[in-house]
Amino acid sequence: MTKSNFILNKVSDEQTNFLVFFGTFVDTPKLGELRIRERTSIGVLDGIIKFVKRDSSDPVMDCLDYDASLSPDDILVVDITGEDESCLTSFYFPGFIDTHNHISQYPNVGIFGNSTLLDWLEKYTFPMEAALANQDIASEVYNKVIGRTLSHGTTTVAYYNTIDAKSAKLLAQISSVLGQRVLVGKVCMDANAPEYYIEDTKTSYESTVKIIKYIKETLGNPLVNPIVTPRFAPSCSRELMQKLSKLVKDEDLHVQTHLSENKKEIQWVQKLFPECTNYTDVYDKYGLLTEKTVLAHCVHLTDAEANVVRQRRCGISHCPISNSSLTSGECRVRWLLDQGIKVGLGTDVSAGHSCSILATGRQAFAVSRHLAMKKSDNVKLSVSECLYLATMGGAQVLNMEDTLGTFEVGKQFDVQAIDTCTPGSNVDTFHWQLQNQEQNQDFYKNPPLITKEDIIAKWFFNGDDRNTTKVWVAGRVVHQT
Ligand code: XAN
Repeated sequence: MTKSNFILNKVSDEQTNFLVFFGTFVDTPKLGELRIRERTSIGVLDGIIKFVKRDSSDPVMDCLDYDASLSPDDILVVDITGEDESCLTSFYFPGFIDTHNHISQYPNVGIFGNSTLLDWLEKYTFPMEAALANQDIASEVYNKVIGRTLSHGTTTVAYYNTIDAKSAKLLAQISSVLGQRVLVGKVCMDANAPEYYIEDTKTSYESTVKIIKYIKETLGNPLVNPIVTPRFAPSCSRELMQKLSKLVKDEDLHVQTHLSENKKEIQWVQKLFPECTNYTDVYDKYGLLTEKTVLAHCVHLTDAEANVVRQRRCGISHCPISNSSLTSGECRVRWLLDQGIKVGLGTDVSAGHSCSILATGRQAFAVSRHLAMKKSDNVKLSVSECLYLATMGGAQVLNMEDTLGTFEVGKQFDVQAIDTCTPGSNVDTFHWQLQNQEQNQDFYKNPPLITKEDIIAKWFFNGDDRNTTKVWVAGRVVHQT
């Protein structure tokens, strides 16, 4: 291949330039399918993928083939292959999607002792969220978390904020500046909460309306959108849920809440809502289950509840680090997927102690193995299935599968560049594992060779933010090392 026309690694924020990304593209278009396209060029204009050319020999020519009216000067090529002639050790991967993150709890990551959900909320969580009414503290935390999640390759996040509308506005502004694709949720809670951290129904509803209006009409950044956030059934009155439901329907909004995380929580919901047949029925009766609803946890769903979740086309955010840390239980992901229910991954910061979706995927893998030890091998999730949950699964949960999650023409270019050999990397591959067969036979008497899938697995199990060298959201660089 001639690279004479390439402007190597030159990236511009100017949206008028046609960007052509060259290298190996890895994604998971279907559950269980790992698609690896080497020597491929992908053309991006205004943040949207315009063409995908496999077996490319000249990315500039690919772009001119796509649009003959362009001049080579209009085209910027980004090539991540570097010295890697094998095209194995660096690749593009779709940006991760975190479907459940309590950004305002971040200062508490790692601090949960032996607590379980309900005492954890009282002891650690409500005091921390309340403290973020201080805008200086909130600003520091939001900047830190957005920077941290971007550095781990997370391009889209559904955030829970606090009950304070001012700090939700601040989150929308900061994420807009830092360039992450976000859903901003002002937490609603008008019942069963400490008196220092509760709102009345009117304030909860009106401040939700206000923040939605601000995000949609004043901020006007397509990457930043509101999400209606009734915290969970115990902290919401019937009246509040009904009002929020009307708002959701009138304005076609996303919703996020928690469902069936912990056994004591479930018993409490049954006591609080005797008119409902089960926990899921509370949200169904009060009109909060739509195809744009994200339900976090769903660890203890019954068959009847799963059926309602499926019928309403809600998505489930699987939060395995949180579920293990708070000893909530083991979500039966295979059981949900087999019923055609949409499942993505959530870090659930700070009940989850990591901002990394890669780490969350590893825990999903481990939890499925624990379930397999009690049930059967077919509940095990594979590496490619966990990566699917981290990308396409998340896109489905957020009802954004037409625009996010894979490399397809028409989708947004939300991408992370992975280098498994970056200095200081925790992913060790030996050069003789990468030799081609002929060289290998000559020089090393056949030490086992490594496949492309093996490299992805090594990254999945040992990778971290050191391997995420560059991140783009809608074609714009938002992080680089
Ligand atoms: N239920 C919850 N579960 C959780 O993991 N984190 C929370 O903040 C929360 N609130 C209700």
